[in-house]
Amino acid sequence: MSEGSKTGITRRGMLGATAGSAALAGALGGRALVTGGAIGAATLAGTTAARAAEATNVEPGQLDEYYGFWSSGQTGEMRILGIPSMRELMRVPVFNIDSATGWGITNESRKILTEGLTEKTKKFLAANGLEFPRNGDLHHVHMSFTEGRYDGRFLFMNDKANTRVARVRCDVMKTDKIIEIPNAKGIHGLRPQKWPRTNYVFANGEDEVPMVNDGKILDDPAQYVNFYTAINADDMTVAWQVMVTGNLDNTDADYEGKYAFSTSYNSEMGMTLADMTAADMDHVVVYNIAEIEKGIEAGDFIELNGVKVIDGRKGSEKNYVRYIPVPNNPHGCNMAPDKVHLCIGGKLSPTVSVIDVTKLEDVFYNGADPRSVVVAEPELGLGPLHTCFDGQGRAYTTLFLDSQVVVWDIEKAIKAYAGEQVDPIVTKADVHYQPGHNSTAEGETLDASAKFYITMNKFSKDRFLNVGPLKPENEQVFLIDGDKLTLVHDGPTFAEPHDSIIVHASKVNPLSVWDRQDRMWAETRKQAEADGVDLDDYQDTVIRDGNKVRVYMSSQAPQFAIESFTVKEGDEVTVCVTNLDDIDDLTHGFTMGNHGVAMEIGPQATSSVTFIAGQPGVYWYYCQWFCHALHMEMRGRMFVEPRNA
Ligand code: K7E
Ligand code: CUA
Ligand code: CA
Repeated sequence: MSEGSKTGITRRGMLGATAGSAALAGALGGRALVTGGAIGAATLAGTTAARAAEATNVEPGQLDEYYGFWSSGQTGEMRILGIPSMRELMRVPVFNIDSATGWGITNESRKILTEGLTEKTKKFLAANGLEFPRNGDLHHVHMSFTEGRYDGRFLFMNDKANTRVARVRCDVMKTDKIIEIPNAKGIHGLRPQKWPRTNYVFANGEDEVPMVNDGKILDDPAQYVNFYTAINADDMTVAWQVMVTGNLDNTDADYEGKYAFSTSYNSEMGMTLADMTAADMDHVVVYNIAEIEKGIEAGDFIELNGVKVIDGRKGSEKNYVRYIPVPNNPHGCNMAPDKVHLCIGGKLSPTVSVIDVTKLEDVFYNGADPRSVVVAEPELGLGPLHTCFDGQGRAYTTLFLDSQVVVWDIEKAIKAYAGEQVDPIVTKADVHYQPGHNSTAEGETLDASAKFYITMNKFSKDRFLNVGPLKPENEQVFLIDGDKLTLVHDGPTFAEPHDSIIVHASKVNPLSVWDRQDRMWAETRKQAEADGVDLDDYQDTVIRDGNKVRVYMSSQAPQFAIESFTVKEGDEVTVCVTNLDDIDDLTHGFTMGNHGVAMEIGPQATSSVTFIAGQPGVYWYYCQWFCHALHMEMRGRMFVEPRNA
């Protein structure tokens, strides 16, 4: 038996009796030591580990209580996990190209990836031989809200690399809209409006750009601005933008539908690291949503690349925005479920600034000092980044430099700020290593709970078998048990889990079989109709249209309805496959050999792919999703005739 084998007992774990017992308790499924009558410290440690294991254990075949929706950073996809088991359930391609599902390859996904790009971008991508960007940098996934709670309709997410925002439908867990945000550069922070529902999705442009960014102004930072964007969540169009001073990092919204907030680590408008960290204070920008809407209504905007832009820069902010000074280079921006307190991670400062949003009214309308809304600024440790909540008045802040999480009491922090002798810190726990975001179950909603604490760590270092110079990240699950955090799970993960949300399973109800009329393939359906093909009363047929050939075929395990078809070299071939099986989990695929195309076709789905037929010869196509005992036999041939034969 090798070290660190299946039982989970490692040599390191066996070095001390206490640690050994704890490891053993975990290995035995958690219950042995509770009834086993062991004595002393070992029993206590064993009991804790046993209880922790029980609280987070999901037996094989059992379902998790929560969904976890995960970002993947530079991988560009969204991931779905089961919580608390941390089992990865699905990967949903969004900004990336995906070999398994054909995302970025099928006509349906190419349409979604291209239709929301600006004309300018389409042009310069074309000059690079591209139809859409090949990469994405997806940091923040958030679900739509109704009255402060997740409503299971949509998930929204950003692409920092190419300034895009995407939406995933929760009924089928597929991306259905991707838009490029004009004017702004580098969409980073993203949050849906919480109240009364997600009418807007708010998105921060992280990078400052010249106004106007058309090459006439380059290195003149005085003329750089930044853009905050409100997107209409229902139709994924840009509603308005606010031009602000200072860059924008993270964002959140309140529980009253009045305000949204952004952190700015570069109020200096510096272009170099030295410049960006020069000031003592940066700021939080507060957006007054009703005032901005009124301003737009009254015509107090400029139109920039088709977007209505309100001027909220320092000196011309009117009642649209306010700038709240906070210590230099803040990062996280998290609204507590008490509906009152907004927590700003200090990053360079060891503090979290707590803003009382009920005091903002006075800053907007009665000339109150912007700093008067800061009601606490507890010193928590080094490198505070993000904060999440448990719905019981406690906040959990990641300390990047200390490699810890600090649990603290918001009310006590307020009392301490007012001069009382109280320590707001409840406890600290080590994490491995350097945490960024963190999550509690539904912690960014009114249903925040104190069950699990998940920390998304940027480094795993020695926690897993060495896989070469590129190491996985590490996500850890802690059990929240009163004042204590107990580590119960290490989970390696590929690049890069910036952020996650934990949603109770009762709020997410995806389909198992597609609706034949789904809008995902509406265009394909139109083309079929034009070709006289009724996709509901399936006709397997090959349509010739000059140099274009359209092959309509159904599939039913273990067969494609068309076992061969003939085209000419250089023809533009479109293969449209409808999966007639209507059984759970019976997905077919279509891969055309040596043509670089593949797609997934779920039960009752239609999907199509277009390619240019290659050199004359015989090409096999096959189903690449295992579907039947005769799955290997699920194949057919494309005959390519010489062009001039
Ligand atoms: Cu990684 Cu949310 Cu992009 Cu903080 S952000 S760590
Ligand atoms: Cu159909 Cu494999
Ligand atoms: Ca700064």
